[in-house]
Amino acid sequence: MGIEKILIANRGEIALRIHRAAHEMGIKTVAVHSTADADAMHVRLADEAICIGPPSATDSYLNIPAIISAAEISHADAIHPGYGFLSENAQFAEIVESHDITWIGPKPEHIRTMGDKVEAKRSAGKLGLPLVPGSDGAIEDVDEAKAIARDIGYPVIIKASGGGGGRGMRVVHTEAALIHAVQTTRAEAGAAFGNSAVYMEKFLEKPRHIEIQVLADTFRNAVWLGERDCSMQRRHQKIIEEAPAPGIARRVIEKIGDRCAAACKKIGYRGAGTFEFLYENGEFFFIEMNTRVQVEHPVTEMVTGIDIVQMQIRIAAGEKLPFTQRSIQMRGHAIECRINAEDAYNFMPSPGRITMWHPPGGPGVRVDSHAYTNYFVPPNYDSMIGKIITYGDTREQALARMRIALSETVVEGISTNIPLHRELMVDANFVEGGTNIHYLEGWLHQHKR
Ligand code: MV4
Repeated sequence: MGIEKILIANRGEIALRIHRAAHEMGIKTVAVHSTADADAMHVRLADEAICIGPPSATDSYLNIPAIISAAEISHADAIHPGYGFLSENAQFAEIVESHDITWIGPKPEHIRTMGDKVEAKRSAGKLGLPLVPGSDGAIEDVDEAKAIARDIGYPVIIKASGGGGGRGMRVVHTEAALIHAVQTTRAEAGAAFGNSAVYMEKFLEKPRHIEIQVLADTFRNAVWLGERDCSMQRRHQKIIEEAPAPGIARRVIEKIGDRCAAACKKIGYRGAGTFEFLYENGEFFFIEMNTRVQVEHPVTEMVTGIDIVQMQIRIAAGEKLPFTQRSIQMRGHAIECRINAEDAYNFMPSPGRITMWHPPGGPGVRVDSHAYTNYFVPPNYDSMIGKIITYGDTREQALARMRIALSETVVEGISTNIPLHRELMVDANFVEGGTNIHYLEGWLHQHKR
């Protein structure tokens, strides 16, 4: 009984993160990798490693039969999917469970519901979460769309039910543009997601992206672990995250957090999850739920002292949550900078060999990275090569530690976005805190880059 060996169905820094959690718990790990990742750190550290295919993710990290075979060959008793790749694929979760392998993740039915954004919103509304005003479910015809838009007022945003994370959406400012927007979003959604359903929301002009981390066990216990502010993004790629969110009253956060935990209890949610909200003028509006561990989970770990990945494993193993909401204390402040192998200002990918890697250190500095000197960053996957997370008693201390950490970091041989991070860490508006989701694109424009 219990989990003794985990197959990690992922690569990069999150594969290392899962490996560390597992080893600390005395659990063995199996790495899977593409031929492009033969020399990767996750392969070196794992107890066993199995090549599952060629560089293309479709043929390796997304290759379900190859991953299931690897689990069977290695006698892994559980699979952790990390983020991205197969992590929110409900069918994969079902296949894993049908092979009597423990799925370290939410129930397939919840992954499926939350993957359909219309269903997710309907479900969130029924569970008492505040929604952005808009269509009640999918838009059926253009007359309905016009009527709803007149009712809520322009601008509106048309979103694909099969989208999410910024894929398949269109902002509409006038009724004249509405019909075309609905039709093209629908056509694109059908082609991209195999689901042409679209829905409408009031377009919030200057929101912040605030998300709530939750954990739930299989005994209907659920807690929320505070919030993260992920507003610093470009083209839906977050680059800086922090916890707590600057300048939002605790009682406002507590109200929404308690509702998220209550929602998890009501549906019998299992594992880790994130409720995404837009926050504007003191109000929260649910937009999506992510049913996976997220890139930015470390900032929550730093301010709560809770190891989210270990909790995922313990929940999957059938353990009860070892804490109650009352015993969870938020302390201090954490900031994460995502380090990408890309040009700092034109954002072109910069794969290639890292000829020198020197990570920062010292009190309150955490580096989650798979990089090393002489590591070749393959061009086949996303460009994130690691994350620097700093912690301090105050936001000012976390920021000061981040400035120092960024100044200590050496990455040679490829371009990275570290110069951008260095500038943002001294930007007056970021330092003040509370910038909205459009801030970075405006900043880049102003700085003519
Ligand atoms: C919105 C919004 C404003 N109003 N919904 C983007 C990611 C996905 N999770 C939802 N997103 C948004 N939904 C309403 N009702 C703004 C965003 C949004 C965004 C929109 C346009 C251009 C850039 C954006 C960046 C982040 C979020």
